[in-house]
Amino acid sequence: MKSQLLAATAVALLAFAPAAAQGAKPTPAEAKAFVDKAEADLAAFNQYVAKSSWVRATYITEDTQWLEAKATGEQNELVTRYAMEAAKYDGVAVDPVTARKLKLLKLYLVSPAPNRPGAAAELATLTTRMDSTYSSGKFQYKGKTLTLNDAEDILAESRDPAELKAVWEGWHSIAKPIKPDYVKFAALSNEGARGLGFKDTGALWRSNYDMDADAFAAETDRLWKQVEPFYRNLHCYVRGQLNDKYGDAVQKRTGPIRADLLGNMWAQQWGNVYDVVQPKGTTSSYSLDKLLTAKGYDPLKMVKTGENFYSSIGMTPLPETFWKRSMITRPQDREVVCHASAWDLDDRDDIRIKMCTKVNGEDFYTVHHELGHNYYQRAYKDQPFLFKNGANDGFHEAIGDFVGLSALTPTYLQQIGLLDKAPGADEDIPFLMKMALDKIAFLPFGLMVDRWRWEVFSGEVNPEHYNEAWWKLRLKYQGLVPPGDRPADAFDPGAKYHVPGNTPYTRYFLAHIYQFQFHRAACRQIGWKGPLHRCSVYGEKEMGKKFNAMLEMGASKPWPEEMAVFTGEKTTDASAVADYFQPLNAWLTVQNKGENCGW
Ligand code: X8Z
Ligand code: ZN
Repeated sequence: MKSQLLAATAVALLAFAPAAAQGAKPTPAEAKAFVDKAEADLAAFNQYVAKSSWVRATYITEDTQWLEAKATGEQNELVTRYAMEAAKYDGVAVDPVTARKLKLLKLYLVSPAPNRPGAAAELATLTTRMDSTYSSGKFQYKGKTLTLNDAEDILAESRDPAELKAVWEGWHSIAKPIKPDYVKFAALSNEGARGLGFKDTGALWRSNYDMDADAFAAETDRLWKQVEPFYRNLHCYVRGQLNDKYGDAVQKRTGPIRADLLGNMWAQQWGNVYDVVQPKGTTSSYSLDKLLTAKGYDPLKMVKTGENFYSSIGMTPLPETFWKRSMITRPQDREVVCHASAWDLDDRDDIRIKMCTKVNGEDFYTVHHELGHNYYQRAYKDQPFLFKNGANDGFHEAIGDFVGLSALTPTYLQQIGLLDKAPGADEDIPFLMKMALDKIAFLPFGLMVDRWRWEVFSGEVNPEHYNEAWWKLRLKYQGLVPPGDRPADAFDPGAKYHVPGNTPYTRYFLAHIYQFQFHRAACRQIGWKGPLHRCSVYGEKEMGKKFNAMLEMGASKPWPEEMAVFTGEKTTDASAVADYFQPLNAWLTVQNKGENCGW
């Protein structure tokens, strides 16, 4: 994740666009000089922000929060002023590279600050505090103090509905104090976005995809329609299995599913309840959780294993500093942001991950996801500053996921000695079921988080109705309800990291489609003839070379061009998802005969 980090000095800004200042139209050469200077200043400021943020995220105290807020506030002020300045070159006949950089400058900040004294500092203080409140959130359960990590383990493992409900509600209670900050934050961020010419913060976010903001919203609708029938099929089947397990009093056979029964705090990935919903009459001969423990994996070995996959496709091994400076496990003596992320501290070689890694299949996958960010960052390090980014944020999320699709295949697990014998075709349905519980279940969640924020930012939903609007969307897209009535002061969106962390979420929805496009293209390149879900690109150096050629482009070209470099395709296309899961979707349709699907 490239943090929103940059800046320079106010004095330097005034040195630009002298012609514009006098009312004459600036020349293309002046526009280019402005962009060059902006890039140099922003790059210089970036390390200061990155290091302040890293220290705060790995050691949350009053002081580190102060330092991060100071750095990000100054950066926000600077970038916002540059972004406003960039508008002066609208309509100037600049070269394509300068034009793209001017555009990216306006889109650089996730939440630009209003251009008035004190506003950037206030916005920065709010975002640092919201993230820190979430990350150090704790609640009481049965006389014990639980963190999110503890609560997640219970959600994954417990099959006691009363316990699940209590722990789910306990975690959600930590978000209440975040709401007042979020209300103020949304207003400030909107004011800043309007200052840059966007309707609101949501419109700014939707403008980051090389197409018109409204066209992008329509594009996400189109993609959702492509995959929605499959999600409904999965929902129907899982609901039936939960009903068999828990009975009508806990989970009815019709209507929405109770959100705490799906093995994950946000019901965003359901793989943890595989044991409950596994297809009757089929067998799955292994559990990745158990294999990792049985073979003595520890967090470091998981990351080394991830690195080895990337090396096998021709990527240079991670630098020594990665191993020295990364945070791979949760420190016991201090508060940290446990939500996994990947960092690039110097826009060159100082790449790191920050995770509270547990030895289980979920984190085995997350390691590959995070490393994907780092290898992307390193691939585009020679690009000019404003192009040191993903083709779009969905690409950034999809790189490691693409690698993860291969790393989860039994063939690969056998190659690295985790699995003694790769199962045959009789285990295709169990395997695809596990994958769908994570990948297909995720799609509506990946969409609804920002649908909610788009409504908040546009003013369609006001603070009084935040929670109600959240559950309306949870129901509409995911077919979920909370385990009980929600308190009037609940702020359930705040119990999901990316809301207090102010990280746009549509990127993950896109990534859940892109990764299958990348996978299908890669498997074609290596000449794979079997079913897509059994294809692994481990060791495929030629493929890796072509993949890296796309990564090296960074944000230098519109994303469809970059996608074409690797896949030959220029549009987002969920048919790769359908291809991958085809046998399971057909199987589910048969299983669901006679069920009253939908909610
Ligand atoms: O936030 C993440 C990554 C860091 S970019 C761990 N993900 C989303 C989430 O956890 O909600 C990956 C999948 C979706
Ligand atoms: Zn990520």
